[in-house]
Amino acid sequence: MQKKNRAMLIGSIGAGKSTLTNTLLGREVPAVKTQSLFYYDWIVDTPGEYSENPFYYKNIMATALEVTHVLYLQDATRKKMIFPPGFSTGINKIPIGVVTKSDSDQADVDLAISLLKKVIVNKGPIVITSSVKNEGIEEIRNLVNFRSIQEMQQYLEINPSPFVIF
Ligand SMILES: Nc1nc2c(ncn2[C@@H]2O[C@H](COP(=O)(O)OP(=O)(O)O)[C@@H](O)[C@H]2O)c(=O)[nH]1
Ligand SMILES: [Mg+2]
Repeated sequence: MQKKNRAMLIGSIGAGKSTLTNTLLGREVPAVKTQSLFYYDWIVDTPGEYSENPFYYKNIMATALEVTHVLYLQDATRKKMIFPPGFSTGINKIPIGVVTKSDSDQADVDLAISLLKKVIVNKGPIVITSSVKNEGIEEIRNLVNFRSIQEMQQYLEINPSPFVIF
């Protein structure tokens, strides 16, 4: 039997990984700072330190072996991207870019999208999310069901969403 699809969330400290984890799983509990890896059902929440310090990239690579999808989070209220250009090409898993905090007054969604495009050069979808407004959440849940970018693309042609771009 095929193993269940699983998504690993990576991104800077405070990018919204734990909040998104809770929202995706429909949990009411508030986000707590993640000191180590957390496995919940189909999601692996990682500490922001893994993403912020290249010394820990080996931990990202090791954890990626256990998942089918990697979600690259970019906080829309931050002007900087922490991952190097093309980072997703070094991780052989289906990439999904995720813009977080699109609801914020400080959000610059277009900038976040352009920053993510430099990291996900192999054409993964980018989902614009707000855990506050519950936007883009169902889209992520659905996209993680597909095992290829082509399948995702076909799905979105039939079910277009204003919160997903390719
Ligand atoms: N406005 C807004 N704030 C968010 C959203 N998601 C997370 N945050 C806030 O961002 C901060 C960091 O979130 P957290 O999930 O702990 O980030 P993590 O370090 O990546 O796990 C918290 O204060 C959250 O309330 C969102 O969709 N909208
Ligand atoms: Mg966290």
